[in-house]
Amino acid sequence: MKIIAVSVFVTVLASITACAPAAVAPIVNPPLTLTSGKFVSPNSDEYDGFGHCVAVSADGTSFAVGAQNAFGYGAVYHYKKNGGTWIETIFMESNLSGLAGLYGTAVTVSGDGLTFAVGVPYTACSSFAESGLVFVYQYTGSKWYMTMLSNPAPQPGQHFGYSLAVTPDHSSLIIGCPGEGAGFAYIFTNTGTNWMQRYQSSDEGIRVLYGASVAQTPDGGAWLIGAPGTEIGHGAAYVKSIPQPTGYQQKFESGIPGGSQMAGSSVAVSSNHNLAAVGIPGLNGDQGRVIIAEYNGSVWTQMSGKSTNFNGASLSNSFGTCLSINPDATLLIAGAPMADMGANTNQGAAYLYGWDGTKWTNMSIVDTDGASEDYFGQSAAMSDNGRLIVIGIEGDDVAGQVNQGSVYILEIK
Ligand SMILES: [Ca+2]
Ligand SMILES: [Ca+2]
Repeated sequence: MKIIAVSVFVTVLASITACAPAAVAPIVNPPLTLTSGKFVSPNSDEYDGFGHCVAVSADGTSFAVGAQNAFGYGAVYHYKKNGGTWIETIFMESNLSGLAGLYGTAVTVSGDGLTFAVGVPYTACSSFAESGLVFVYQYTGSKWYMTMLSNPAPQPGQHFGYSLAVTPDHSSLIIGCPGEGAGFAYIFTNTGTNWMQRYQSSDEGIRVLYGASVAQTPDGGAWLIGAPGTEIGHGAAYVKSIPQPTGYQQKFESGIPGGSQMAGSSVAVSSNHNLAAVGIPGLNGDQGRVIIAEYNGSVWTQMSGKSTNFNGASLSNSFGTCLSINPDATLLIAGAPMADMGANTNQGAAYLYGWDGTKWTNMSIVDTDGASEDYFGQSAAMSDNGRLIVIGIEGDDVAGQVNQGSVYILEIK
C-alpha cells in the first residue's frame, strides 16, 4: 500500500439560488428549502469533462466528481461538508508515470464516504493497451491509503474499471470490464487488508459491452450488470445473485423489437433489494426509457404498480443515461443529457421520481443557467435520504473554456 498525495483547498458554493419549496413536496414531507448551486472544475482547462461521473456518500456529507480529461489524463475531486460549507478535501490524479487512461471515467463511494474507487479503464496494464486499472482509496486512522487493482485476466481493450459500484459498508466492489470480447464483471471483496477477486461472469457474443454499467445491493445479494451492446445494440441487463453460477439470474430488456436501444447503459438497484431500474437511452429515436422491476422475494416483475416504466419527455433526450435509487426505493433519479431546453440543443435535464405509496410523481431538475451542449444529467447521484443530489454537467463551458465542466448541487433541507 502507499499513501497518496493529498491536497486541500477550500471552495465555497457559488451561485446559490433558492427554489420554491413546494416543488419537492410530493417527494419529501414539507417544510423544505431547496438550495442549488454549481461547482465548476477547479482546473480551468478546456475539455476537462469535470462531472463526467459523480458519486454521493449515503449520509450526504461528501461526494466525488470525475474529470476524465483533466491535465490530459484525468482527475477526481472529493468534497466534504464542513459546517455549512463544501470543502474540497482530496484531489487525486493519476500521477503514476504513463498512466494516461481517462482516470475518473467511473467513481464510487462507500456509505460513510471513507472508501472510494476510481476507474482508469483506458490505461495499459501488463503491456496490454487499454486493459484498465482501478484505484481504491480508504481512509484509515488519519491517512488515506491507496490500493491498485489490476485486471485479473488482462487483454487489450478490455476497459477494466469502466463502471464501478461499492457497497455502503465497503465490503464489496463490483467492477465492469465491457471492452473487447464478451465483457466481464468482477467482484472484489475487502478482506480488511486487501481486495480479492471473488467472482467473474461473462455473457455470450462479442461487443455486447457486458459490464458497461454495474450495481449491487449492500448485502451482495443481488448484482445488476448492463450489456447495452448485446444483439447489435438492442441491449439488456442481467440481475444475478451470489454465489454463482447456480444462483438466480434474470434478463431485463425493453420488449420492443429493434436495435440501437442500448438497454443497460445504466442500472440501479435499491438497497432493500426491492426495486431495480434499467436505462434504455436509445429507445425510440433516443427518447429513452427507464424500465422498473420489482422483486417479490423470488422473481422480478415489470410493468405494473410500482414497476411502471418511465419515458423521456421527447425524442433525442437520451433519457435513462444515468440512474440512482435510494435504499428503500422511494426515490429515483434519471438523467436525460440530450434533452433540448427551449432553444438550447442538448442542454440536458434530470428527473426525480418519488413513490408516495400508491403512485410515482416526478419533478424535473433543470439548470436555469444552462446552455446548448451542456449534457446536464450525463451523471447523477443522491444521498440515501435524497436530500443531497449531485448532477454532472460535463459539457459546461466555464468562462469561455469549452467543456471544462461543472456539477450542480441540490440540497433539500
Ligand atoms: Ca437533443
Ligand atoms: Ca459545451
